[in-house]
Amino acid sequence: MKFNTKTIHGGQHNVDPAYGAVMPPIYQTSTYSQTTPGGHKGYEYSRSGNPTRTALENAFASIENGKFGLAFSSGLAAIDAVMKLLKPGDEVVSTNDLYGGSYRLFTKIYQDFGIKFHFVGMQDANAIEKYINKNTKLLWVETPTNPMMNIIDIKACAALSKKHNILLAVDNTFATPYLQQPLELGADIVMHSATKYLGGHSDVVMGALIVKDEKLAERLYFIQNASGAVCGPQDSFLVLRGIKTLHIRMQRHCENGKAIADYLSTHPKIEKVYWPGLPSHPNHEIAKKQMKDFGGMISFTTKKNIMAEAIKVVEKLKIFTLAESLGGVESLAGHPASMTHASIPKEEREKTGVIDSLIRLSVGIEDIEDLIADLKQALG
Ligand code: P1T
Repeated sequence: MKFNTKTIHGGQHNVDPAYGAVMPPIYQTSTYSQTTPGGHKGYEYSRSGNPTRTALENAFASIENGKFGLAFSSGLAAIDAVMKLLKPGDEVVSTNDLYGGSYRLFTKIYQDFGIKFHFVGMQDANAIEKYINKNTKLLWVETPTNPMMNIIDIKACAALSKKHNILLAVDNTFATPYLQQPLELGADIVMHSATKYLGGHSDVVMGALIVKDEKLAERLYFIQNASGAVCGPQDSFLVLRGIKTLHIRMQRHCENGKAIADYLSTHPKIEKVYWPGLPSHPNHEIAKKQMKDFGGMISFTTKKNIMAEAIKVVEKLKIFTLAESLGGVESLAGHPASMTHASIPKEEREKTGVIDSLIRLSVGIEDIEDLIADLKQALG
C-alpha cells in the first residue's frame, strides 16, 4: 500500500466485526466482561487496551512503516515513556534546539533521576560522536527542530547509533510521515506529538510512539500500561479521523509554507527566515535528501531585535491566531521566547537562535492570498 492509501486504510481492516461500521466505533468503556477470570475477548481494562485505541495504534504503525504503534495522553507522555527505558547513570545525546517542554522534562525531571543529557547542535553530524561514551543509551533527535527549523541527517545518526549500539529516537512531529519516515532511515523509535499534524484540527492532545522491533515494543507497552498515560477512546477516534486527510493537508501546508517563506524573505522589515525549503537554509541539501517537501513551519526574526517589535507583529495578526501549538488546519503564530520555549533559560535558548525577535508560524491551509495579506498588514 502506498502512503496516501495507508492514511485512510492502513491497519484498519475489520475494525468493527460486529456490524461492519466503516469507522471504528468509540468504545467508551473502562472495562470488559469476562466469562471466567481471564476469559475475555482480548480486552480486560481500558488502560491496558481499548479497541478504538488499537485501531489508532495500528494506523500509527502503518503510516510510519513500523510494526507497532502506541498512543499516549500527550506528546510529552510519549517522550516520558521513552525516557523510562533508561536507568540512573545512563546518558542521552539530544538535539540542542528542541521543544521547550522536552527540554524541561529532560533537565527538570530525568536529570534528577540520575540521567545525564548532552545538548548538541546535531545539524553537524560529526559533532555528535564525541559525546558518546559507554554510558550513552539514547540519541534524541528532533528534525526539523522546534523552533529554529534545523535539519538533522537521520541516516548519519542511525549509522552512529548502530556503531555504538544505542537507540535512536526521532521526534517526527514537525515533518510527519508524509515528509519523512525515520524508521526507513534507520531510527529505532519514532515519536509524535499527535496533537499537531496527525490530529490536524487543534482539538485533541495526544502522543505516539512507533517501532519495528518486537522486544522494544513489548517494553514500551509494559511502560504504557504500568505508568498509565493513555489516551481515551474519543480522542483516539478524532486522531484516526485526522490521519485520513494527513496527505492532502500536508500538501497544502507545504505549498502555503513555500509561498510565505518566499514572501517573508524579500520583506524589508525581516532579518532572517528559517524554512528548510529555502536554498539559503544551511541544511537545505540534507532536507532535500531526506524530506519529500519542506512543511508548513516557518520561523523568522524582525530587523529590530527587541521583544516589543515581535510582540507588536503577532498581536496585529488577524487570520493567524496568536497561540501555542501547531499543525492544525488554521494558521497560528507564536513567540517562542515567551511562549513555547520560555522554560529554557535565556542564555541557553539564545545560543541556538531563539532570540527575543523570533516569531514562529504554523502555516495553515487557508487561501494563501489571505495569509499573505494578513502578514503584510501586521508587518505594516
Ligand atoms: O504538547 P504535547 O502533545 O505534549 O507534545 C509535546 C511536543 C513534543 N515535540 C514537539 C516537537 C512539540 O512541538 C511538542 C509540543 N509543542 C508545542 C505545544 C508547541 O507549540 O511547540
